[in-house]
Amino acid sequence: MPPLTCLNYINGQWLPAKVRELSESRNPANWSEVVATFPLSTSADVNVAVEAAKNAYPSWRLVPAPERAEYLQRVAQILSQRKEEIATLMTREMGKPIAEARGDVQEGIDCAFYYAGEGRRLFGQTTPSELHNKFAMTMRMPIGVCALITPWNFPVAIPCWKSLPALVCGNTMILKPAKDTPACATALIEVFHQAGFPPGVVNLVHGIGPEVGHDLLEHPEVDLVSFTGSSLVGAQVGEICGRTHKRVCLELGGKNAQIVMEDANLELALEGALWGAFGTTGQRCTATSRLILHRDIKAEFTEKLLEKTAKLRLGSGLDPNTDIGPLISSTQREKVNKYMEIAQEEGAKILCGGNKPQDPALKQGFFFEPTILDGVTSQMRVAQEEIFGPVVCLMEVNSFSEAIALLNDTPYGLSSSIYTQDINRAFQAMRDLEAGITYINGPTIGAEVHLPFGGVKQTGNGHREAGTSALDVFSEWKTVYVDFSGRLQRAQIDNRNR
Ligand code: UN1
Repeated sequence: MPPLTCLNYINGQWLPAKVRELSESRNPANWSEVVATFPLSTSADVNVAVEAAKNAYPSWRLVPAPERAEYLQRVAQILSQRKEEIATLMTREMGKPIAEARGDVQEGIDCAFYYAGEGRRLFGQTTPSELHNKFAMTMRMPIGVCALITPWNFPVAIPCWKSLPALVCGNTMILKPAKDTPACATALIEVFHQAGFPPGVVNLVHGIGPEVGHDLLEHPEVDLVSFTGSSLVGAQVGEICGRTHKRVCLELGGKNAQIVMEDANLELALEGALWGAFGTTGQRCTATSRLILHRDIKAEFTEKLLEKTAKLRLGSGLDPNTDIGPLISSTQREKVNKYMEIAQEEGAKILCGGNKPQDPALKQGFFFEPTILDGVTSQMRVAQEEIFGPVVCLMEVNSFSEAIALLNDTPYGLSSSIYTQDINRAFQAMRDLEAGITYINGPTIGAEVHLPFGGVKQTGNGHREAGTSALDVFSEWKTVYVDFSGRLQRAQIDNRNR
């Protein structure tokens, strides 16, 4: 298949970048196939996109929200029609197995239907005033121009999580997608184009983070930044947004753990661990990267986990029999490989995997064997740092309270899970696990779009995406007092006879 040509989308038009330097995305399963070329945009392109978004904002904010929602309805419908095509493109561009790619697009569709529904809600509050013949209420107001900076691991779902609530709230937007998945972002913006948004409401600028992303952060006309990526980059994004007075929503790293207690349904816990650790090749911020196992079941659990892991099939995601696709890039594979050295230096033991696969058919792609590390303690870097690959650390505990403390012992707090049949432990875990998301008898991955998504500690800055929480990111409260008494009424005066 010839490479696709990705263009920027600015003010309703598909445009090349002003300086015509190109880069390309390649299929990580074989590296020889160029999937798409895309422009390496510069500040000149960013300026035009921001200008377009700024100019479109005054009229878009006044479009009634139920009417704005109709555009989202159309996004949902068109994305549904194009689901298979976009899923196939996603598998070619970022490697995830086709069933997961369909799931990624479906998450975008679900998101579009959900926020289309919000167009007829966007509820505020009414509340009594402390004064006579006075009324008080709150209304959600849009914020302005939103820069949405998104990663490659959910190349349709995450841009949808950000753009759809932003748009239904009445903001205009510029998407800066990851450089590894420009074709997926272009396909999504094509869908928005087909949905007929007025020019300038939706914009897309391709390029790399240190240039396009950075220019958006520094641009005085950008009002809000929503960023998903590493905690390291997130800290820099937060710093710049602090200095330039932008609202900022940060969704950052995770070091998620699944606890398996001695009373757990082991078969269920095993299935959950396999899916949580190795689904999407471990490249989810919600991935299970630590398994906290009660000592009574650890030996049996480990043996069965090894058996099941050995059966996982690596390969091209286009093959429906593939369980594990490649990592996104050679850089990512080098990073994962480096952690193998670190793990061994620190005294952990590689029970399986730890290498590139031997199979010559997989030589060209960025595959990495599913890896289980044993004897991991909380002091080790592999127990503390986000690896973003198919690597899971086994950690042993003697008690429930030790399991909770160990799960909490990282700088991150996105997702968490406990397998237990004991209802008291389940409720205690819900309360005490330091994470934005806790699963009881389910794996750490698989959050749904109508519920808040995000984490505590270094996973973010307190915001949540998805659900109604995203409306709190993309709108601000206006408090309105209506005095119909016909006279000056003074609050904050200690006079009950006013
Ligand atoms: C991510 O990896 O950044 O909860 C998002 C999940 C998916 C989203 C993951 N719905 O695993």
